[in-house]
Amino acid sequence: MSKFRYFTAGESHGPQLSAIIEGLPAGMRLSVETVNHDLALRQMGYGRGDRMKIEKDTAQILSGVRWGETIGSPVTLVVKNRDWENWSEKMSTLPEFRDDSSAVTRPRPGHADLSGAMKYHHSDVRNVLERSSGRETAARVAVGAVAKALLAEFGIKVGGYVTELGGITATTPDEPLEALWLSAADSETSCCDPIAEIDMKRAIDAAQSGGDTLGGVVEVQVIGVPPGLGSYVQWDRKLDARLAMALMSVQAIKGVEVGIGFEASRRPGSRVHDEIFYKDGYYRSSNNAGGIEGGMSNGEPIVIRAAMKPIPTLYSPLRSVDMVTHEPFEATVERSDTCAVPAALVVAKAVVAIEIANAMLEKFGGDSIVEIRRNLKGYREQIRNA
Ligand code: EPS
Repeated sequence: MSKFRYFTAGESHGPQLSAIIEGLPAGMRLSVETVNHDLALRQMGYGRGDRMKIEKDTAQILSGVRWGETIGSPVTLVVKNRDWENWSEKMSTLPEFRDDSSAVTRPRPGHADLSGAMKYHHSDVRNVLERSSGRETAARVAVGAVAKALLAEFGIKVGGYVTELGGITATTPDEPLEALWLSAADSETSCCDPIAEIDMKRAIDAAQSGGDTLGGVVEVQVIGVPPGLGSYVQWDRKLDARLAMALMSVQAIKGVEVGIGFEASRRPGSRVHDEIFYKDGYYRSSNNAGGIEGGMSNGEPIVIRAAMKPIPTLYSPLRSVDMVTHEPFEATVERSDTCAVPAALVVAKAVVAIEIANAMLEKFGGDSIVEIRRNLKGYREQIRNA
């Protein structure tokens, strides 16, 4: 069972998103500003649509924290939906507001609409799209901010950047990761290559005027991770497998690579595996494995990429079939984003942080930060002499 457990709840146009996190140690510093910082980042980025002009995501911490520190009990986070005031009847919990004439019966290709309606026997696709919406990722970013605060207690940092957008590939400068994170933070496409960024923004503009949408690839790195998180002994304890699942669970993510990923399949072994050296501890001169070997962290930075498909809500029509008449139609215009790849980076960092926090708690246990710190220190001394 996971140590860092959480659930999210809430519809895109309901009153709020909620998350409950269980398993946090006591004595961890946590402020709402930390959470709000990440929530604001998720709303930015070139290519976002009009909904982001309505929302200004901020969290409330409603349990599990006292005087700025966790107390070991479940943490409840809430993010209100400002748009709720425009939807309070359509999304009411009360039966008297039922209005079947407003039912959405035209499923969008690429969205959860059709399969979800069939699965849950819904005649109104709104019952599906409200929860499958990318809006849910705001709750996960809030949870991820808490996971990052836990990791920060142990000097573990999570960052990343966009490596590809709409088929335009960025060239990553040869600089330390933290410097790259800073330059990505300055970019509207979260990319470290200002030349590629110009093309990316042009591509987003062109997609927007053509009623189209764009996807891309985000890369997340984690530094300061001790070796030995995850395990080779059982399939569901492998760190890379868990990270892949976490990333694949994010709306619109279609592929995940660890380290050089698919490229490793094209090279001979001599150009893939990272040779081992020793000087005051083990180290590698390359990191093709992305910091994970045998399902365990090896002490090098964890590097993982996720591919996002273009958002399926298009202004230009894609063919679909009405679920009442079974007649073909061309999708009606819906409000949407042209590109949410920079937002997906923020979400990817959040879900990666959650998995690393979970693996840290599994390995170093502890009901308090003090206890975990002591366990980690003892382990670091133990492996120094290995
Ligand atoms: C989304 C459609 C748009 C996005 C939304 C995800 O919302 P709306 O239907 O209200 O215009 O803005 O993303 C968010 C609200 C968010 O916070 O990321 C969808 O269909 O998935």
